[in-house]
Amino acid sequence: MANLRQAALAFALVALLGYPARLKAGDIVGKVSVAKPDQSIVYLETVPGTFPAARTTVGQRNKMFTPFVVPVVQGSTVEFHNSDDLAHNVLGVGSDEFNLGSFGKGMTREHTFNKPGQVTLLCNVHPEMEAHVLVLQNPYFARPNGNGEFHLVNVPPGDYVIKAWYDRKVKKQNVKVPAGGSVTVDF
Ligand SMILES: [Cu+2]
Repeated sequence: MANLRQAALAFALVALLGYPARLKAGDIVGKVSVAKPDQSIVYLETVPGTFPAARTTVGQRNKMFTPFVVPVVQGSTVEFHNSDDLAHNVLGVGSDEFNLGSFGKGMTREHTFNKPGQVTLLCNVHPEMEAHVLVLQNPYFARPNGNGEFHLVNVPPGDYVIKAWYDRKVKKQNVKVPAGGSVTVDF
């Protein structure tokens, strides 16, 4: 019987891989109840291990930074792209301070975020322009959808502090992620 053979094969594979010594990852699902949930970020404070940096883009369009809040792993580089017919500047204030000067349409500037914490992005040409970079220890972060629902997948099982950033403030809770299961956290 094919099913029996498959089961035997699966058992052999499990024995070979030393399962369950290696615990299966779990998921965190939940909902953030705020006015503009897609301008919030949910993330884990600390996860054991080191995680690779990445490269991401922030737009400057119609005198706005997009997105409004940008989560990155420490050491990541953000490229700023100016799509407007006028010059913009990028000024970083907070855990990292920098000034990228002013640059015109179609031009880019970049900055590498090596210092953990929150950095507010401003434009000294347009005081209404504002965005926030969250420089995080790990890539377990999620941007909730328009209904506030979020999903953090493949989290190593364990105990964590989970945080929700919204409107320049952070709320936190403790969460226990089960092996191979899911847990619900609402903010
Ligand atoms: Cu500007």
